[in-house]
Amino acid sequence: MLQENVLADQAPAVPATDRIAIESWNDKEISGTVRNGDAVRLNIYLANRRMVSLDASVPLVHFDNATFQVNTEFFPAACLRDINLTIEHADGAISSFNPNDVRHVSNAVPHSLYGGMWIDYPDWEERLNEKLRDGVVSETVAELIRTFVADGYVVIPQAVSPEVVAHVNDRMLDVWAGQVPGHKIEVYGESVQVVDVDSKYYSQAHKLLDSYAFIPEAQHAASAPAVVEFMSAVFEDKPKAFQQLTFEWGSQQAIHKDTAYVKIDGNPMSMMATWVALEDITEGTGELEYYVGSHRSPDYIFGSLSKWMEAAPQEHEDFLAALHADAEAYGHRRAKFLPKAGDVLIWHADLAHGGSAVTRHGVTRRSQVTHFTAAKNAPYYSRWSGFASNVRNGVEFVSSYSNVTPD
Ligand SMILES: O=C(O)CCC(=O)C(=O)O
Repeated sequence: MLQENVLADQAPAVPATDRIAIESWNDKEISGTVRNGDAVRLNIYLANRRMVSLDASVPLVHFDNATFQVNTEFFPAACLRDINLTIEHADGAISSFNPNDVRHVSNAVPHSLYGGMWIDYPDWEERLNEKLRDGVVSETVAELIRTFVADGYVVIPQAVSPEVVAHVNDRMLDVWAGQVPGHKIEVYGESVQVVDVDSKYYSQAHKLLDSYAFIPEAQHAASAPAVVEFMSAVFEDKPKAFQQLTFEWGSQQAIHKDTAYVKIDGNPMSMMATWVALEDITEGTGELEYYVGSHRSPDYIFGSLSKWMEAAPQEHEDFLAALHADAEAYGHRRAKFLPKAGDVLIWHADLAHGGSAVTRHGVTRRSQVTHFTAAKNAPYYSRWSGFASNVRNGVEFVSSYSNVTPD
């Protein structure tokens, strides 16, 4: 039987790996075998509440004295690290496990309570070596993945050709000249506004939105072969581009993690972003900055509930302050990106990053940020938005503002 909100009636016992072999423990299932086939009852506790207790099969659970399999897919995501599983044996002994006891299990829980990609699981290195052995990834991509796992970002120099960079810059002149109907821009006054592009906004802080929906050149810049190869390996799927921001100037955006604002349906951590330099970037122009390794600091949980800020927007300042406090606590170095035109930086969903202070006013910092998820996922806005997408160079491009132009 499933018993919700029943207080634990039994203190969890000590781990007993000699009697139980846990085979998988992840955000989908917990399974294992009981070596002597002498199990009489299985209990699942979530945050010290008993959720499941059984001595026979119940929905979501298989249990037969010698094997067990619990479907954890529908458990509250924020509790996945707080699961305790106990098995009562025929002789009265109790074996007890929590996720920390099963670190050795090949598919144990990821770093974040909210899921992750395979590179976020403790066994990422084994999985990477397997992919190398099977020829699924090249040594070049494997090296990029090692850097990405360690630092939370990776740079691919000269990934975008000078021709593509020049084409994008040319087309952005058309956008500013009002020759690209439908193209939107985000501007900042008393509040954030999304309006049609107008040259009167050129010299103020702004983000041009989803240029790829209107300009094929921006699709090319976001789908450079080396970038697509890397992202496909990390997503284990083709990439889907679902938001693009084009900057003329440094954004001076406070250091943040995209997972608070950029919403993916399903797995909020299945996300990466690229930052393409559309010119050589010089100091003092508001360079991109980040805390190296900050993608591994603990989740900030808004309203004790969600990774999305909308759950408790009043906590925004606390969230931003927590990112600096975490960097201090975990020794994450603050670094800046000073690329040449065509260099691409790819960041992890949970890398703390932002735009540094502009000290040389009036000097451009042309760049294009694109947010991606795996093709099998959808941005949250897909729930109500149904514009046509376009596939280019192995990337699906979708937008919440417009159909994406095929040509
Ligand atoms: O390029 C920048 O200044 C910051 C961009 C950024 O933080 C973002 O798009 O999430």
